[in-house]
Amino acid sequence: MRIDVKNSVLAENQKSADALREMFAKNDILVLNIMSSPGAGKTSLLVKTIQELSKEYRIGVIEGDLATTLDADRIRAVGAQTVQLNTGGGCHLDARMVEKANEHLDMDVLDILFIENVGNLVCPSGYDLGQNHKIVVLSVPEGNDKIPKYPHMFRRTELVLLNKIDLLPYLDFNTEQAAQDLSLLNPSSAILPLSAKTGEGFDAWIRWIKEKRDAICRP
Ligand SMILES: Nc1nc2c(ncn2[C@@H]2O[C@H](COP(=O)(O)OP(=O)(O)OP(=O)(O)O)[C@@H](O)[C@H]2O)c(=O)[nH]1
Ligand SMILES: [Mg+2]
Repeated sequence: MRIDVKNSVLAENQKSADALREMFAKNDILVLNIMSSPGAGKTSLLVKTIQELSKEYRIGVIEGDLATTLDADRIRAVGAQTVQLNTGGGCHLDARMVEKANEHLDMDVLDILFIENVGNLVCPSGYDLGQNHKIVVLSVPEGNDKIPKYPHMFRRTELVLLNKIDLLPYLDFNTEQAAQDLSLLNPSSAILPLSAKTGEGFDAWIRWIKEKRDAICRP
């Protein structure tokens, strides 16, 4: 007898993710699942994004990491509701973990929920967390070949944030090639260059979030 463990795990996850999506929709919360390799700049981007948005929106963050509360501490310091999930050895978040984290967030007072997934370009791609949109952060020092080398991740995203563009003059990242590779793999995904360090490109990113939030709140 052969038991297909992967499919049954994913089916269970999907049930929880569907329930989460329904609950988020009822509460008019925009949910963004942010994925990347370790160190691409997810937390740095979130810190700056929260600073830009927090006058207008009530923001919550679920932080996923193998260990420590370091990222949640950084987010809390800029005033957002935060829950740190430690997966132990787990290389991705799943919908059940998000359900657990939600018990510690006040959904009645949230407009936007960011979920920072565990840093890697493989495991997180297959797990629906009930989000409205999946976003991948790719950073300049990683090199543009990551798009064709990790196709599952980039095929499923709706937006690629190309972070650390302040480093472009010092590294040989080929932006045109990255855009071409992404359009071949996933023609509906956009690529948005920015820098969490200098703030360059943030206007377009903030506009993107506001448009998505308006879209879910339309009567
Ligand atoms: N030069 C430059 N450095 C950046 C930028 N964004 C982040 N960094 C640096 O990159 C390093 C990693 O940033 P984090 O925000 O911790 O990255 P992360 O993706 O959250 O990392 P994990 O949670 O460990 O996966 C830190 O030293 C940041 O200061 C940027 O736009 N430009
Ligand atoms: Mg982080």
